[in-house]
Amino acid sequence: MAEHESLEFGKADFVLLDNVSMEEFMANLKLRFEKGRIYTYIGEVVVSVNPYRAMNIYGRDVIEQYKGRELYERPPHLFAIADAAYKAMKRRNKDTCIVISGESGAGKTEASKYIMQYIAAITNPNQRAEVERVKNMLLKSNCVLEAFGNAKTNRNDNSSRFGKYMDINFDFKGDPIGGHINNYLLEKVCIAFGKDFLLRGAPDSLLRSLHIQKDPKAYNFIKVGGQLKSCINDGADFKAVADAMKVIGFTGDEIQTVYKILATILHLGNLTFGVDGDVTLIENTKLVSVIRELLSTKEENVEKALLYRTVATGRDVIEKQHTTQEANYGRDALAKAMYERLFCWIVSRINDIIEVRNYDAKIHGKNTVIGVLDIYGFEIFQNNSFEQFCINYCNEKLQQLFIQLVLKQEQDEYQREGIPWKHIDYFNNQIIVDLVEQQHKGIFAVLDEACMNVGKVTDEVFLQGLNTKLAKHAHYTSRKLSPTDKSLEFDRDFRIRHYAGDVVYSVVGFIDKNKDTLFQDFKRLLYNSSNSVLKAMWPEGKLRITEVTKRPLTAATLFKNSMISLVENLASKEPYYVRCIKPNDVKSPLLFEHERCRHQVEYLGLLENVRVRRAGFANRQTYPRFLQRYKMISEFTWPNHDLPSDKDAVKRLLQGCGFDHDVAYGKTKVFIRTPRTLFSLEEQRAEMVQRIVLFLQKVWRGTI
Ligand code: AOV
Ligand code: MG
Repeated sequence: MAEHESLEFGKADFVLLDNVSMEEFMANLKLRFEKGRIYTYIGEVVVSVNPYRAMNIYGRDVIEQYKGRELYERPPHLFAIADAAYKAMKRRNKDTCIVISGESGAGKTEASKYIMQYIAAITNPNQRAEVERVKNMLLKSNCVLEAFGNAKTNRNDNSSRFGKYMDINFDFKGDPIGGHINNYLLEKVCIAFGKDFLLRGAPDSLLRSLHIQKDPKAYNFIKVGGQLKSCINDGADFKAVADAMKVIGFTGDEIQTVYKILATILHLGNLTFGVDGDVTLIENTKLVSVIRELLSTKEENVEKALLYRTVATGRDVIEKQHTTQEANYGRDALAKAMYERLFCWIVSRINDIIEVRNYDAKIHGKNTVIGVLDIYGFEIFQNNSFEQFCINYCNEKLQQLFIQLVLKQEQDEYQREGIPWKHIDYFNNQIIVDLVEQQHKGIFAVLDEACMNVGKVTDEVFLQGLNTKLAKHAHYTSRKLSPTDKSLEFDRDFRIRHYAGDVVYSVVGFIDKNKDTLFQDFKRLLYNSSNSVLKAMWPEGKLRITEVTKRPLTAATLFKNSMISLVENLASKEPYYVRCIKPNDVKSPLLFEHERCRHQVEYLGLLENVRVRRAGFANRQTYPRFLQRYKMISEFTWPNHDLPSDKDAVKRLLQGCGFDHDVAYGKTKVFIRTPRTLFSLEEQRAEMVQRIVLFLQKVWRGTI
């Protein structure tokens, strides 16, 4: 509790509110936002409101103020949470993680960057070269990933279209020695079709070699993406990204290949198909030569892959010509797949480079991590598809984790320990998580089942499946089930009542996106490139048509599995939370839209968080551990106690210090209500330790 902060800025910790009501919570949040205090605590959780303006609170001087301090000693800040996670990791040898959540545009990615900067700034006081190198790469990798994985949406000009979880590994000195990035489902459509940063910043000579014109209007994919006015990927960015790739350690060949792939995607978008009799053909054959050159393949192979697919029927292998519709589909699928593969390849290259090297860390054995999770936020667009469905499911999972760790476990522990406790109710979104991921009857299962159908595989079949299996589910509705419902406009719509609000999804494209198939012919084409970097991205192109038999896992199953293992991973670490709030929908630094914010406070469960926290205890320790740390401050326990149990000894100690009123005694642990008590105990301990040391020194010197 940062009590030293003036009340003119409101309460620095919501736990200190006079009454825990929505009105008071909102009044405090608003007051602080208006006074430029964008961070407020709920115990150890940081609530952040996006200021939508540059704040002068992230400089070196501010970093210094937070370094090594306790949470409640300074005004609330991301740096304090980063420091707490770092201290827990260093002092207690614990893996920790910082989970940043909130809806699209609430400030998660910015927060994750400040946290990384803080960690980089406070570590490596001895300026070890290898550590500096690793830190630099961790920071630079952000720039590259954002360039390729972010895009402008209606909700956020720099919206993360992929989820990112980054582990930073530390050695025994507490310095970063490596890292690892996990990336989650990239929304391909939005980006592959909207990347114009090549056009905007690349030098003319490079553009010429890629056969690219500067005019974005010349490219269908950019026009379709509607990103012509994109403000993030401008000229400066191109240079920054190019430099960052170099610094990280991408080779010249690799960087060139990246450009070639981006250029190929743009050219692919301009390819058109026509018919002559019953023959499908490419109308602008010149482009085929350009693509061939960029991909380092044979011209006739490019043409063939675009117009035919090889199919195995029994032992025979035949070549089947595409209709123009199929050719169009294949072309778009190729562009998207190339982009996604490029992105994953970039992540894996970064991982190769930042992986913990075989030195110090391994010699000394100790290697702990801090994980930082920055994922795409909950989003509702005009038209919501498979991607929004996955993104919103991901947010449900994270909310569930928060409930488990912050609201549920805490209360369960009080009950287990026999501490008098009045249960605090909260909305448990497990029911929605189940609706999506449950075996056999969850939405993903129904989708996979529809995709397996041998006969008719259409989005409508999928929707029928949902209606049959989920008709009675309180969080699912379709137009068929509720024909008069105005929000469900079309027969292809279904609606999920998410924890953060209702979202209407259109089933159009679900089947296709879930199967996520790319004709084998394209994979072989890319694998057979004489550009070794490109070839290495497409290892499965090695298989001959008769060897490809196994059905690959669907996009939904892959995503579900990756979410389940993400949550398991986070739950195995000590979590710290940043809960981001978006104050308005117009990116204004001045506007605090009351209803918008209230809604977020509600669905994030922040009020319940305050209630649990307030009625609860800031700290808990088992009796033996408590004694081990503080026994020197009481004559009854130093050097050893003769009371019947450790519990009695702790009671005696705390009574002696006058803290008895601020604690509760559980079956195996002592619970301390306010951080101030802990702080005083720490002070007294430090004082005693010093006295003991002085005493021992005198003994050694023989002066006693
Ligand atoms: P998000 O990560 O939560 O959305 P961002 O972190 O990209 O949101 O924030 C959106 C925009 O808000 C940024 O581009 C900044 O302009 C502004 N902003 C956020 N935090 C701050 C801050 N601390 N100081 C100044 N400006 C800020 V998404 O990625 O869409 O879910 O998928
Ligand atoms: Mg983001």
